Amino acid sequence: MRFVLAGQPNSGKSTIFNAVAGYRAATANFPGSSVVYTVSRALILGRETEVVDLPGVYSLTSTDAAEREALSYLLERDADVIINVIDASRLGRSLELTLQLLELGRPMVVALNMHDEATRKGIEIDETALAEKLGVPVVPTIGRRGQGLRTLFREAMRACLTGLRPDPPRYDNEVEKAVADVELAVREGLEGSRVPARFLAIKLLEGDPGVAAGLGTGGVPINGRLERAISDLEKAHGWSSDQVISGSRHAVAHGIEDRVATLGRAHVGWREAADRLLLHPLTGGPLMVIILVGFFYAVFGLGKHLETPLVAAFARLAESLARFVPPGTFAGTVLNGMVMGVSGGVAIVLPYLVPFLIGLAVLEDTGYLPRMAYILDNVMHRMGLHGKSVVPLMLGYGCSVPAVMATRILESPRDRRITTALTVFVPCSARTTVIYAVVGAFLGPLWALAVYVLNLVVIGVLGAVLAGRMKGRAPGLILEIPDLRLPAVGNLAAKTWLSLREFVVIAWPLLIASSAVLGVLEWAHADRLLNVALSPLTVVLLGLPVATGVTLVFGLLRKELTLVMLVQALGTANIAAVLTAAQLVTFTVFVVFYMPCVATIAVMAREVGWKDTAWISAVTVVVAVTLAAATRLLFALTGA
Ligand SMILES: Nc1nc2c(ncn2[C@@H]2O[C@H](COP(=O)(O)OP(=O)(O)O)[C@@H](O)[C@H]2O)c(=O)[nH]1
Ligand SMILES: [Mg+2]
Repeated sequence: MRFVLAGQPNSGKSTIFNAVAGYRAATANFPGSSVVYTVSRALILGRETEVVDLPGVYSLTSTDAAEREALSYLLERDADVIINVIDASRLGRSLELTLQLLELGRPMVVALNMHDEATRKGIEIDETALAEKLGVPVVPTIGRRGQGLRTLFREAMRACLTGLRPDPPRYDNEVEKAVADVELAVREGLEGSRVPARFLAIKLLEGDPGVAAGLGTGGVPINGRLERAISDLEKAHGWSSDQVISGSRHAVAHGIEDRVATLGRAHVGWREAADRLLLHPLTGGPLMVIILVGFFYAVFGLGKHLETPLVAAFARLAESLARFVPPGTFAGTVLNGMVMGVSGGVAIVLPYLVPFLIGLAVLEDTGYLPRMAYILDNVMHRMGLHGKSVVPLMLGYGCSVPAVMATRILESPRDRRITTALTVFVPCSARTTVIYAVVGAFLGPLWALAVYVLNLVVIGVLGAVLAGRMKGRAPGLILEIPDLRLPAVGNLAAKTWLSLREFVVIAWPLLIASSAVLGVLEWAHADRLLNVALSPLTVVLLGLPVATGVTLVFGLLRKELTLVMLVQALGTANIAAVLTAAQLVTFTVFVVFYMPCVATIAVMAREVGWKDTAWISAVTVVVAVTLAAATRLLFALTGA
């Protein structure tokens, strides 16, 4: 089945095309011409289809290269249904092309796109009346927000299956008489051809040389008839025949507009005004960066203010407990480990996690997340993924656990697997703390930025590689963007608690228990064993102090523990006094990439299974070792 999108330039064809296009939309040249069109497989209502995005044209003549190619495509290739995308805010002008497309006599539906623009201008269109006048289904759409697209493609599928051909539009009496004359003459020669006689007759009357030459007239000697018809037409109107026909078409198009559209008061709500900026190709990207940077600063500012007093309070608690249960004893060590587990959750994770989750709930509740997905859709498509993948990836900056769970929004198992793998590579708030506290604090913010850029590059490359390796069916999903709205406090609280519960119930008990177990290992001096066992990696390969070994093991439990343990293992909070710049960056790069934490592994195994969890974890280790070793080498070579 082939759906062909046709319409005037800037009516939103490509936007609608991209909403349903599969992973690899191919751009092709029309044979022997520089005009390009785009084709993609798409899954529409569960059926594999081909969708074609034709170049934008104002009419169907053969004097313009794009129009000629679009026309010959429509005539010669089997377009099972034409989806005519029109700009609702410029209805009359758009309908002139619609009328010409109707002359082709193919199953057709009209996407009354830019519906938001029309509303903004105060234009109200009676779709039912318009559909009646045109004789084809009319579906109001807002392409940019995916609205109406499901209905549009459902109608297109129906038109395709019923194969119902619309009646061509009727023009004024003289034109109709001339058309009928010529049609009669060409009909015989067109037998077996896809070209409707009426269409060819109109083209001949318009004196379109290319059409006459390109389509042929079937060798029927019509010249006498055609010339007579043309001269009759010109005599009756006093203009050239092509002017008469285009004038007639213009009158019909604008006549329809007058009858179905009413102009009310233009009105711009704050939602539409905000959307114009948020979704605009030029302002959308920069605004997204500003919103995200502002978001992260807000979370960090708040987190820092909460973390400092909480960490101090837990230190005091540990001290007073030590008075009752002496440290160094078995009981004291276990207790200390458990307190560390509790405090790791309360003092280090929650201060960042809670503001982050609230912030994220705000982004979600206002409807900004799907807007981000829209803005990044192109990038994701180029990577071979759907824009929807952006949502879990974004959540990954908070915590990999909810991020992995968020991949549930992706219908395709292939997309879920790839996105889960990528999500694990996104530095969560814990790893972000390490980036800031180790590289940022001691070497400067630009170094922290460099680590982020490196991370983005790795995610991009990995995504492209995985998408290339994992073949899958076209996604066939449409991202519908809801109206912008103010967040409701009740919703925010519910959403935050829902995500928080996952941490409190799954991750935290694990953290407490594991801390206690590691406390015991320390008590038995097993930490030295761990350090020695890991020294081929830490010392030999990465050039780090031997004491860093155990910090990496702690990091498997919670990534923020690498930081806490590093300070403890080195015996000073001023880690730059002990570690060189090369070691600071190497350590951070390794921590950012290696192994998901235990909680993430548990959730991943539940969501995508152990097999995927195993290879994804293996890839993180390979990437971490490679990049950290490369970092060390780079520092050695440049002598920095
Ligand atoms: N306001 C609004 N803008 C839209 C809508 N659909 C597409 N656009 C925007 O219109 C512009 C042109 O769209 P595009 O798909 O490139 O049009 P094409 O030339 O027909 O392929 C782009 O900036 C789109 O984001 C819509 O329904 N409403
Ligand atoms: Mg386009």
